[in-house]
Amino acid sequence: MDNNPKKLLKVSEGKKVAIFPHKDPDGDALSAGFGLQNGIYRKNGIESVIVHFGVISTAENQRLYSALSKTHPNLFVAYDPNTFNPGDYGFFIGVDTAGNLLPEGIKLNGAIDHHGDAYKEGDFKEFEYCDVRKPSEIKSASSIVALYMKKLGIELSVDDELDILVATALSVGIEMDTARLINRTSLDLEALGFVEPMVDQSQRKRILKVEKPKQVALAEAEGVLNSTQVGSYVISSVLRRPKNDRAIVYTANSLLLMEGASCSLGLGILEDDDLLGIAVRTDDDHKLKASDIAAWWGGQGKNYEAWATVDLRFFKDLTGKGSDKKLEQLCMEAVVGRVKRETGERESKDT
Ligand SMILES: [Mn+2]
Repeated sequence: MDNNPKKLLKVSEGKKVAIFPHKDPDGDALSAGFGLQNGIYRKNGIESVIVHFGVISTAENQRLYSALSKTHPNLFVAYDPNTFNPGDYGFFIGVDTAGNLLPEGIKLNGAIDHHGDAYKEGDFKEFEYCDVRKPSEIKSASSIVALYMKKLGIELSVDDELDILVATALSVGIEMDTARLINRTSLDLEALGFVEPMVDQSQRKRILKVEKPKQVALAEAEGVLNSTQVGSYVISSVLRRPKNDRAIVYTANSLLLMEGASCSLGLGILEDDDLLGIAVRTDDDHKLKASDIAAWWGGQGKNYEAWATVDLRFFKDLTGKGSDKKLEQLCMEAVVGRVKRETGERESKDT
């Protein structure tokens, strides 16, 4: 495995580079791509373009993207299979791509990633450069790029608008992928320490700003209060929630912080949909990936965060209309029962 930015420069030299963040890029993928482009390639006279594809979702990812692309739209290309010509580029590098989240037909020459578990043996056989770490070592691709800059002795200048944007983006990417540093390693901290002095703090705050309505905070607090623990699993429900208000997700995040928890499950009935939403979170100590747990209910996701939905029409027939409390109780029983069955653990009553 390569961890050698000098080698990366050598294999990219004299070529136009296409940088591919993963499909539907998140903040870490965009920031790592932007850092590689402007903190490393630009500083060494190598031309590169960030080729993004899919949807940029969530308000904070969109705020980040607009901060990065607003003043320099030419640094980005939205991938379109009809107009993208691979022949225009001499080197293709994936950042944060978790193995296969690329447009069809794109073959990479290099990869920088922290999703080591997502790859199969032989995936990198033909790579000219490959730095793919295990998530236990480092939690963000932005951290890897920041540490490359440190290793190369690259200095950022307060007089250079792009330099400040690089530092700001990398700090945002690191914060996002480490759940605001809750889930970080010493390398993530070292990376953050390197960029921190150059970060535009007010812009960083603007991008990461979380607006949590009082009703959502209340639901989350109640979810934590009413949680049930089964071994290292902490489970709770926030009753019925409007679509996309994120109370289920916030609750899962908070539950994971509880003593003895290495996996959390936040449940909630999605308004208008007759669906149960299940947010799964795990930390490094957990034996299973969050995506494996979500798969119990047909869901999917990443190592540390995943999501599943369950059709509630069957339960609805049992409880009749307008009795959410009873429905919630059945959902909790079903999920807690499944966890017990899968783990052979018993519920502890004192939570
Ligand atoms: Mn990432």
